[in-house]
Amino acid sequence: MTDRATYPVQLVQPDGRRVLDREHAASVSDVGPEQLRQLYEDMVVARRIDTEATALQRQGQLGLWPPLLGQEAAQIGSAHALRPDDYVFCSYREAAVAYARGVDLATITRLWRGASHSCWDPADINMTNPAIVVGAQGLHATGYAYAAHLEGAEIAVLTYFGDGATSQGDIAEALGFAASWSAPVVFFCQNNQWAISEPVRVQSQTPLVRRAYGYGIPGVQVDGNDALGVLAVTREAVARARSGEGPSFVEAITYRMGPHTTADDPTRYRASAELELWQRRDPIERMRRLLEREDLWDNDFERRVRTRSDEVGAAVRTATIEMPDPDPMDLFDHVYTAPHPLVEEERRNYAAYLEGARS
Ligand SMILES: Cc1ncc(C[n+]2csc(CCOP(=O)(O)OP(=O)(O)O)c2C)c(N)n1
Ligand SMILES: [Mg+2]
Repeated sequence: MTDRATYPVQLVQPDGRRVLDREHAASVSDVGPEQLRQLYEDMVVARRIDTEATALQRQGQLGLWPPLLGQEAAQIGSAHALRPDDYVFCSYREAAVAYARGVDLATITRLWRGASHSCWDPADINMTNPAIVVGAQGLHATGYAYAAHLEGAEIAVLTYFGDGATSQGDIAEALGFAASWSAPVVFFCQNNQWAISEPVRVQSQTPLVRRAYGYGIPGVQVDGNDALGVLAVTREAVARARSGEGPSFVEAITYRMGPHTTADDPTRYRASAELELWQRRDPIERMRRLLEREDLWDNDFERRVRTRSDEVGAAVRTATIEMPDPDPMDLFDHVYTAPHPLVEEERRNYAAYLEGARS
């Protein structure tokens, strides 16, 4: 990888035409019609999960939801570069990645409904649960990757984080440690232009990828709304990790089309013209145009995608609504692996409170 900070890699333009880029196109030369269709299908299904979950929150079925609208190509393109034995350390916004890794759909909204401390079992899909502490997962990924490196496991570890997270000490420390110890970790930054109401221009005076160069970590900027381009550069970074060449950094330039979470109102701090600009770069539309141009679009395929997306949407909705309420006392379980005096005290106090409330 080279210093491409001023020229993000792009393999497909917004109008669906391919870009001539011999270096990176070579990394996806095996991606044929069925895989292109699969990328499209997964992005549509991811958007459906997101739309359902957002609606469920509006209907009072979820406490909160962090929409990924607009970031489907960054998430699905990168997830397609990974194998099941690789490991993902995510932030809170990567429901599309969880879907691509085969998550049990009944668990995807569990945390956000307040029905459990977490969503899925990480061991099922080699992917951690939503991390609310911004940037913390970068350190966890680096530690896991370093251990894998010591054990000689030929795997890649990929951590997702946002533009805002690059201002956190945790990400800075993770970059430093990963570089010094050659940890096989891919730092995948989804630069969606905003950290809640803070625009990226306030986070950094240089392109974010340049922060990696300061640590001696190679990095690349990619058009994050081009699933094929994202797949190519992530495959390159993952290959480096697997072959013991150490960490890499990918800055995927994308846009958060929705609110930060369902508790946020982005119209308070950003102009509608900006949203409209990015709507014209919609990642799903771009892939659809590519499929149409290359004669890979037909009614059967359209029906297949609609059926799958309806099934997944219904599964998420039904599982959420029918999710059993937890016993309030479960709140104190699994906080620490061993009993902890403070937790035990809180458990007793809460039990007494509930007893009082019932009588
Ligand atoms: C350590 C820490 N500081 C602050 C917050 C509050 N917070 C939650 S998300 C967020 C912005 C993160 O922005 P970015 O990293 O760009 O990710 P995005 O939400 O855009 O995906 C902040 C400040 C937090 N959760 N954790
Ligand atoms: Mg952001």
